[in-house]
Amino acid sequence: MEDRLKALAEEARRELSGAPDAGAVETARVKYLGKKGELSKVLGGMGKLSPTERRALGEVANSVKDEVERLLADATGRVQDAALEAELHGPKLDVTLPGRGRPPGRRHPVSRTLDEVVRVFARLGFEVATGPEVELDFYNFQALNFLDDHPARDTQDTFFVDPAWLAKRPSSPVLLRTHTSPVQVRAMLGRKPPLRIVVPGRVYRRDSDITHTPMFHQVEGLLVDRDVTFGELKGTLSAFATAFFGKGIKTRFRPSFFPFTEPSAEVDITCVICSGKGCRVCKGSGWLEVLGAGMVHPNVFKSVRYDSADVTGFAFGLGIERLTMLKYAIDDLRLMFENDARFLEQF
Ligand code: 2NL
Repeated sequence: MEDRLKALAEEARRELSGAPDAGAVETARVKYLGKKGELSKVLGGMGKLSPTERRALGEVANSVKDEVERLLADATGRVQDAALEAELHGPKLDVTLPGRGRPPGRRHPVSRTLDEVVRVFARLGFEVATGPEVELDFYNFQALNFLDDHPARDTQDTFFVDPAWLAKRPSSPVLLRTHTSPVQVRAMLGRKPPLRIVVPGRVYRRDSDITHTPMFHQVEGLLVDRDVTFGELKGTLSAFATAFFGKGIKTRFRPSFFPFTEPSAEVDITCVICSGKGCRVCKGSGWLEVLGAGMVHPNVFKSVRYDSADVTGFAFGLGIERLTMLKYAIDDLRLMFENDARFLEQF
């Protein structure tokens, strides 16, 4: 048995000195030291020996095992060195090839217009106010002088929220706001004049066709102070038109009607497509309607307990999708909502 062990050591020496790679070293480890390896096979026959013989053979077996382990470690080091050497002298890895880039994301044109409009009014001293999109009828209609039978309250135009979804019984019907004006009502109820705010946000109307979407964006403004006049409203909105569309743009105020303003006006600007000459977009008139505005109705002030004898105010509202389409000459509202990357990446 001792001869068999010595022969094993000799065989391992020969095999490992010629091992070409890590795989061959591992195969040799299993062959000699594995559970069913050569060394185990020899030691399996030790039961028949006397204690003295067993002790002597054990010593030889241990020294053979130690030697094979050392041979394995040496061979591992050698094949690893060889692999590294081969890599160093083999074909070079070109680490200068640029990676595949990720195209940058872009802001949606509606978000850009919203920000730009707000920035213009911020320069004119307006602060930004925001509020809930799910509103009470009181803030959205009642406080704004909408008579109880006003057509805009109709289920035709307003999304109402089913009271079954609400945790507690509301003090007036719950709806999706149809304009951002309820935020101005809340501001007036919470603060004393003077007040100068712009309110950007989403609004909802039961309307869906080629020129209307059930959700769109608005910016409204409200200024309340002593002795505010219609002249200041005209000056403010003309300054906005120039800042937003450029120096050559003129404004025109036409009488109109809103429940919450008196007098009320619709505001046109020079057609940005044809510069006023008349085209398809302005239907030959040379003008485009972009804003609604007016002096705050005394009944609105009454709702928020402002005294019309002390203060007056003006308010205005504009639709952001329409403004965006005019600014970038986009002819189809649906493009604003499809989020087609080929459209969005042009901004
Ligand atoms: C439009 C018209 C407008 C207002 C909004 C307003 C708000 C309060 C009081 C009085 Cl709290 N008025 N907002 C006034 C006039 C017109 O918007 O055509 N928007 C797209």
